[in-house]
Amino acid sequence: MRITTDQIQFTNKPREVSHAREFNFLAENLEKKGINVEQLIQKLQAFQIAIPSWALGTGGTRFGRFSGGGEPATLIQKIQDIGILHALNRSSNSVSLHIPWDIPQDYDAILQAAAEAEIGFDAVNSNTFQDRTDQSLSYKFGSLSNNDQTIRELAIEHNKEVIRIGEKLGSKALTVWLADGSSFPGQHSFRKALQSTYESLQEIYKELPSDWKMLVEYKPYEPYFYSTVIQDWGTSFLLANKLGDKAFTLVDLGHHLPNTNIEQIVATLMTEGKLGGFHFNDSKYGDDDLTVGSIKPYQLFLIFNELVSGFEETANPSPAWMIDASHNLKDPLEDLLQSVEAIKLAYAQALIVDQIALHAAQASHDVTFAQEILQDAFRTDLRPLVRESIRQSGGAITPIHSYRELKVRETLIKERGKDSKASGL
Ligand code: RM4
Ligand code: MN
Ligand code: MN
Repeated sequence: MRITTDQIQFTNKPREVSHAREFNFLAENLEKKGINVEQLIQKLQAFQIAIPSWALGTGGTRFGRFSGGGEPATLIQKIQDIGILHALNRSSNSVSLHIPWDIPQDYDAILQAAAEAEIGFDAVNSNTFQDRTDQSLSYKFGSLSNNDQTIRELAIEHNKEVIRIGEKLGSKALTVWLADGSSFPGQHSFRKALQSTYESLQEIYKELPSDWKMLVEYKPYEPYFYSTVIQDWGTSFLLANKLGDKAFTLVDLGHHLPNTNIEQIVATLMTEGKLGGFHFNDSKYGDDDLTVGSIKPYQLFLIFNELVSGFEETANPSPAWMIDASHNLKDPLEDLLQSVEAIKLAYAQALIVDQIALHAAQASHDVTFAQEILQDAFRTDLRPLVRESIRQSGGAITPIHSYRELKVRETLIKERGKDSKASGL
């Protein structure tokens, strides 16, 4: 299924008048504050968030999985699903592949499907947290950190293969999320595991094309429950620094212990020019994979506030943006539309923070006003602005309503059946 411009216009029609009224009112208020609305819209339009190939099917937990039907059974269908999202919100123009869940078979066909959907290829993700069916040696006790050199070599070779796949598609980054860790005290030599990981990453790093980045993700726990080799931003940063200029830290919002000050981590990494990528999701407890902005929208805004001021004031290169979630209750496409909207809203709110006034408040230790300035931006309803930026890009004024009115899921179920299954989580 593909969504046409006519269909988008058709669903926009009944909303145009009230949208224009809301947007004009907001734009007038923002301009009064000295904010250039045209520029805001351009920034919002340019902000594109990659969709991972594993987020398009129904997610599950180890207790069960309840498919909603019409899942994309092939990589091409996954790309087509992202094309649907992109047609609706004009904000997700790339896919992030996970290997081996989505090994391309016919490159020409995949590139063609991507071109038709106006989709490019973002970072490629390796996976050494699962054994492949044909794999003789196991990652059960670790991959890049394993004591056994032959297992480390297997994992290194896999990462190199992922780079080669990405090269054929036009990707420019490899994301390494290393699950390796231990579940019981005494199981690991922490020092040895870290050193082996560094050496393995060095081998992979050598293979990176000159215009590529390596994004090193961190996570405190799960699938192992006592220690994780790359447990936090500090460990990732240390490795990225030692590896070289092409290596960066990747922040996944779900990979922090409760109450961690993620915005401060963002600021620190940007100061050092080492924030390379971002995985968006939300969580209440851990790596819960919930819809972005569904639990802690203020935190998301504070993170974007650091990102926006970091773009202005640091030399940190533009990070790779991706949603990293799996959805076990909602329609994955609806969930992704909501996530993208939440990200764009937080970004827009951060863009209207009066940075000059905030600096002045900070300089004069005016704690009250510093809070006032941030919350003034956060509490401004910028939905009409985000909608207008999407509308001007040719998308739907309210993507989720258009999605339902166009009966996308029903059509996908008709096309693919109730039981089609997506590879992935
Ligand atoms: C991990 C991590 C990785 C993602 C997998 C599916 O928790 O966030 O980025 O590749 O999940
Ligand atoms: Mn992630
Ligand atoms: Mn995760």
